[in-house]
Amino acid sequence: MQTIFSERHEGHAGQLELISGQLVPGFEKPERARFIRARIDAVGLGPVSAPETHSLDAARRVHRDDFVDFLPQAWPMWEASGRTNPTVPFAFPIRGLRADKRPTSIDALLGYYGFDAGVSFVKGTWDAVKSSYDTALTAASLIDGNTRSAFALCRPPGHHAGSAFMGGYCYLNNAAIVAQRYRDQGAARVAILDVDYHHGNGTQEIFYHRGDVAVFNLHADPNEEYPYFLGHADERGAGEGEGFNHNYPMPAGTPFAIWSEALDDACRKIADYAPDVVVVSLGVDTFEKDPISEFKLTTADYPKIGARIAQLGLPTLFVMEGGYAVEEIGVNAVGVLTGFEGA
Ligand code: SS9
Ligand code: ZN
Repeated sequence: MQTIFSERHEGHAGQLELISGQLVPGFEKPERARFIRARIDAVGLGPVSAPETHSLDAARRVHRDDFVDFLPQAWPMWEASGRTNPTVPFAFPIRGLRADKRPTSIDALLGYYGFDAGVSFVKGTWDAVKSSYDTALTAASLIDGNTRSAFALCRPPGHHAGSAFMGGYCYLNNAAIVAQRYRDQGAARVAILDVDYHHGNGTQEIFYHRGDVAVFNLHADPNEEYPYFLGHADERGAGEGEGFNHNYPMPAGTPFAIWSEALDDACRKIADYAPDVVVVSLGVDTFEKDPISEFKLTTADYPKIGARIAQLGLPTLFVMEGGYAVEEIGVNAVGVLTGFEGA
């Protein structure tokens, strides 16, 4: 399997996040991608190449223009206001406040577009976000009649980013962008299968009213786990999208024996949907040793995930999302890919 990867993710480093009432170094750090990159070579997964540069047109197909325009401006605005430390959003236009008025101050804009304190900007953030976007689009273009799979080693991840919001380490929604790209290039139906531990609230929001991109999410119960405010089983899509959003919330402590039943159910529904292509939001924070997660998948389980997805017999693009146990993240992420190839 061919991988697309950019070293430019490295500039997104030293960012901060709020956890347990403390501002701490971000869990979403460069080592994550380095470990995955190294594992690709260690197992000989296949060639790794750099992405091509793309305009932001594909991003504008799923994200609002003002949001796309804001992202490259965030750091320059912050610097222009005399600060060089990492940004952290802190004020948000929740119910009762004005979300229809776009403020002018950078401090306000960070919270206007961010739904949590997990989207910190440093100097290299936009360049990394753009490289992650380019990585997803370039990997997407590899899939054709002859090539049935590819891996977009994206960093930062994307599935928490919605049409006009960022959050949870995510700025542009790479999986949603490539799904839309496939539609624009002629695919009749696209399925997104999100196996990250956290609910892909951004992906759900983007496609909630559409039947041409079906979204399947396996994740921790939002009653007890981030992102908290979306991801319940009764969210089934609306309007044209009614019945095309599928959530599988599961409790803390869920082992593979239970998790894989949800995967089976999602895969059966994907087969019924008969998409032209499957986009997998590949998070491996379901791992038992993940520092911020509570599922109990083991390293031996990840190749089985890949094998089950391969059974669909559909063109499949893997897009990297979360996973924070840096020592094992490469083994587990690449394990899914080798499991897919071996099936
Ligand atoms: C953990 C706080 C979680 C955001 C996690 C985003 C994961 C993206 N107590 N903060 S895959
Ligand atoms: Zn996650």
